[in-house]
Amino acid sequence: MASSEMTDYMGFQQLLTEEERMVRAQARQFVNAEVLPVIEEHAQAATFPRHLIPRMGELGFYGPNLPAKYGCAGLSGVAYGLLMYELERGDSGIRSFASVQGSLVMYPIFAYGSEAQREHWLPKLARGEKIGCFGLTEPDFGSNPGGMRTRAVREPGGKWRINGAKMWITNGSLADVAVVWAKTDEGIRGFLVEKGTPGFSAPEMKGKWSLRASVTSELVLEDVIVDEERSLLPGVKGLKGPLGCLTQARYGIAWGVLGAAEACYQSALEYAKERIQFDKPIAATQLQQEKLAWMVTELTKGQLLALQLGRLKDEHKATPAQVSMAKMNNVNAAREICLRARTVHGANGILGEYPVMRHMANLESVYTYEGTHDMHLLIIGEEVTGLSAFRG
Ligand code: TGC
Ligand code: FAD
Repeated sequence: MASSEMTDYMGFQQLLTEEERMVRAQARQFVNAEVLPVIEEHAQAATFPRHLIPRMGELGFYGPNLPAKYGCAGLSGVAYGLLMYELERGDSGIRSFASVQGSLVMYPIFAYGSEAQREHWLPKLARGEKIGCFGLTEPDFGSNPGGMRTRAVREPGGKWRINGAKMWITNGSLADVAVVWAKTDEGIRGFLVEKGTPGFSAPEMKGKWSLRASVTSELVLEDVIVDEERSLLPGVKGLKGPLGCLTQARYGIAWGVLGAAEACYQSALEYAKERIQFDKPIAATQLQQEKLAWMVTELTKGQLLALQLGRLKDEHKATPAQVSMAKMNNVNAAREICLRARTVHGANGILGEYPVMRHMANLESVYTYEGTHDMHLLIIGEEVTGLSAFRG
């Protein structure tokens, strides 16, 4: 049963502005009316609900924290986070679609693109008329993207030639434009590679048990020739380019996963109150209460952590390691909440009639992408000790 009420144990909503509350309420209404009725069917069929793409554009869900000048809503970072929370309450695949479009495609075009690239792409991406993807990970370079093998070399006449392969790319096969990161003689650079460019293809990866309602693809680049002015992102060189985008997306994930956690907690609470065993509701047993109390506590801590991070972000004070802490903590908490919620549902917990197994499986991807749980611990570890435990 979709709840119209957010789980709010500590007066979290009192800490929001009127605008932030409105954004959250609108997104919640959208998820209840348009995502929840179709998501289970799409997850079972391993398809993305494509009809929602323009609808989410209409509602301003792509890049909502970018300026109005480019067709975006110019909202606060906190409002953006709340939007991710509500979308992921529907499904991590829906939030992933919006995160990639906003934080990993629109953001780099906004932050590193030329004015012509911004004007060409941002309004269309904001409306959902065009779809984007972000290609950083390669078959042999996941946690260590700095080792990438994809290579771009200058060609005469203001052109570049790109060769390489990317893997695990969300929205890859749907995308009209791929932000592709490649090594060049001048360091890592970002390129906008358009669908249909000769030598470029994006076959879909099949067989996932997680994020089934999301398209994941390879990107294959074989002697792809692109025009410098149209394709090269002029504003950044080096790994800090893609990592800067990841900081934006990880921030959204730190909020988003709480939506999945809330869906599982609410379902478990309702189920435990209704399910009678040994002549009493299972909610009246100490063991199930321990689970529910733990879940609501972790959810509440996650909300407060995300909100403080959002306030710092809106003051331009949030550091990448603080974003890592919130991504790591909140994904881990959400994953544990969904796992416990599944057990509260007994056998019913493995059925699609309840959202718990779908969210639980989705969070295995979220735990791994945008920096694994381990990598975020190591990033925080490096910051607090001054010593790197992951570099060779
Ligand atoms: P390192 O030497 O530490 O840094 C290189 C340069 O980057 C800067 N930097 C950052 N800038 C902005 N934000 C961050 N988070 C940054 N982290 C580092 C750094 O200051 C430096 O700048 P400069 O000016 O000195 O050159 O680089 P490293 O190679 O040692 O790597 C560090 C490490 C391990 C933290 C990084 O490689 C990492 O985060 N690895 C994890 C990889 C990852 O997260 N991949 C995600 C792929 S995209 C994805 O998963 C999308 S899922 C989409 C969905 O469906 O939602
Ligand atoms: P590896 O880096 O091989 O790690 C394997 C294990 O080793 C992990 O447990 C890791 O924590 C651990 N490990 C690695 N290095 C160390 C170390 N130094 N010390 C200790 N432990 C270590 N990428 C994109 O570019 N764009 C996308 O849109 C995108 N979407 C994705 C969608 C899905 C559904 C998934 C699953 C992934 C997606 N990814 C995407 C890729 C994702 O970012 C990578 O999978 C992730 O960064 C981890 O890389 P890897 O899978 O190669 O694991």
